[in-house]
Amino acid sequence: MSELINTQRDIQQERALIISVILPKREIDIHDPLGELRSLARTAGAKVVDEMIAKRTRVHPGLYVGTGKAQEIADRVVQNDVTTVIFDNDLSPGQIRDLEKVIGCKVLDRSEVILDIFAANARTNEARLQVELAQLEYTYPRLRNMWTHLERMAGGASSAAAAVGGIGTRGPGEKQLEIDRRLVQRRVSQLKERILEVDGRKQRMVSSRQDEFRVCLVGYTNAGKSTVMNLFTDAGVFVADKLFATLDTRTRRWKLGDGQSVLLSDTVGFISDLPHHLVASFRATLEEAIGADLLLHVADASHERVLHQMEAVNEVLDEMGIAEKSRLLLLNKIDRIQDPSVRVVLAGKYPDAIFLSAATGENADKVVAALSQRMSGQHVTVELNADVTNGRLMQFLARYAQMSNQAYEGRSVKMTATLKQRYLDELRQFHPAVEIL
Ligand SMILES: Nc1nc2c(ncn2[C@@H]2O[C@H](COP(=O)(O)OP(=O)(O)OP(=O)(O)O)[C@@H](O)[C@H]2O)c(=O)[nH]1
Ligand SMILES: [Mg+2]
Repeated sequence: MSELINTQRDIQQERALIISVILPKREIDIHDPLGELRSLARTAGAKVVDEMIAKRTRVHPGLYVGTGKAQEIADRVVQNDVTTVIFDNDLSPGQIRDLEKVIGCKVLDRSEVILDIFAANARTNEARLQVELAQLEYTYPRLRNMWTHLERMAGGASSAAAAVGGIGTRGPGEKQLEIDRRLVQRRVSQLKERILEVDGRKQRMVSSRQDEFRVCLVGYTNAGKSTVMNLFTDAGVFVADKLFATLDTRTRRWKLGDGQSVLLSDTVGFISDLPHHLVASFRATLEEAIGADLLLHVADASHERVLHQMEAVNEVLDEMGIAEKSRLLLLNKIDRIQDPSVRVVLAGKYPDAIFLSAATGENADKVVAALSQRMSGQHVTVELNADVTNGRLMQFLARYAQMSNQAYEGRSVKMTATLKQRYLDELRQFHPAVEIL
């Protein structure tokens, strides 16, 4: 069993102040610079009670924001009874420690909130192992800092002490923090070994499906990937208006009609500025994307930041070395687009994309048609006459082809079979008389 601890978040809902420090060259959402952090904080279980935006020309090495601003945050924390301050930026453990001293309550950065959500949402053993590893590697040094000085501060019943145990401390938690560093290191190597094992098993599973056409859903978190999965298969996966509702890969058969079918996989969503080591630790859950024949990129076309989100997805795919893979873009949630010009602009920019509503099913048929077309480019349908006693040929066809017609005549059988283009040469090697339809 993994050591994640999920505290009952609604018992003690934290009161958060969220803040974004805008530096020159940092790309932000001009309409709502705190929009994504607000969603992340809420998904993690916090109540956002105050928001701040600070502009700086450079980072203050000690406090990130500078002394005056840190004091202003401290005042607002008292005014609004805030228990946690969440920064949209990545802070160093030293900066967090110094900020907490000035502000007087728990300080978290964006990556820690993401990790916390991952910890709460991890359902399968594999996801839990990966989250625990990421937490130990990333959060542990920070938590240890926070812990020691919060302990010092907790002499009275300060709000900071009350906040201990909430967001950012879920996961290994107090228990883990008290134990010897060597034990943590041992746990890290144990986890890595177990992840390698699971990884190996997964890779074997993926490669055993080599003869199937595999389609993998990718996209920004909350774009609607799981809803698309449910629309086309009977997967019944969890769908929620939350970031990172899905943390595990699921694979189901998708029947396209005409006897054609593919395997469809749902994956964890992407987010911009995802901590790099987190991408690495979730690589295994993205194994399906690496092995897929086609990526279905689901984007939320009703989101103001859709272009930025699509760019973030491209960056992660690039990082994973699969940016060149065959792709179909689904511009989802069209039922929510109010301004018709949005559709016009997107259609102009992405002429090959399909506008879809996974919620209402509008244009689902277009997705199926586009997919069939893509598949036919990679598949070939052949007709052949064979001897039924030709065991080697029969075995090969059973493994790599989908049979649509079989007519027996004595010992001979006339068959129509569809198989991947790349298996055709092999088939011809032991049965030259193959006619392509
Ligand atoms: N209006 C509308 N809502 C949609 C559509 N597709 C999905 N949603 C909603 O968008 C939210 C997110 O959907 P999910 O399918 O969970 O999204 P996801 O991409 O799997 O998200 P994560 O797993 O969290 O990364 C849910 O509230 C869905 O009901 C759509 O076509 N129209
Ligand atoms: Mg999902």
